[in-house]
Amino acid sequence: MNERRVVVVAGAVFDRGRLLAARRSAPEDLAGRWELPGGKLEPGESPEQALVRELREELGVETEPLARIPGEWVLKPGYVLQVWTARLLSGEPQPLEDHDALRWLAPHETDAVDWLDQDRPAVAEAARLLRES
Ligand code: 9L3
Ligand code: MG
Repeated sequence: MNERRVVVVAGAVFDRGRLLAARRSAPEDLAGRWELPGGKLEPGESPEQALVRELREELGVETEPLARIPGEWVLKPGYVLQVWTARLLSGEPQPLEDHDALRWLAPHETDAVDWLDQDRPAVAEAARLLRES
């Protein structure tokens, strides 16, 4: 059972005191909702490696994972979401794949977008970290 579990990793990407939000363009039932960008682990990858790869593919940026946000959220049967904070190292994020808009949110703006339900607990913790930093 355990080996059939799919882990989706997402990044709470911080830069200059702001949090990156990405608007999904697919699938249809999620399009228009905002998420912490990321995707599925590939075989043999660590979660951190998967996160760096996904953010490179989807946004064209280099990032450094910082710390896991405690918790794990069920997306659908057999799929769980894990979230890491990450620091932008280089590049300006662009919606290259799977997104049609990006926003950098200041601490007071983190509730301003319609986050996917499953991302909300991690976003709340990321916003708390942002306000503390
Ligand atoms: N998902 C939920 N929250 C997120 C991410 C990155 C992904 N922050 C969900 C949406 C999809 C599934 O996980 O149903 C796989 O994500 P992707 O590979 O389509 O990004
Ligand atoms: Mg993705």
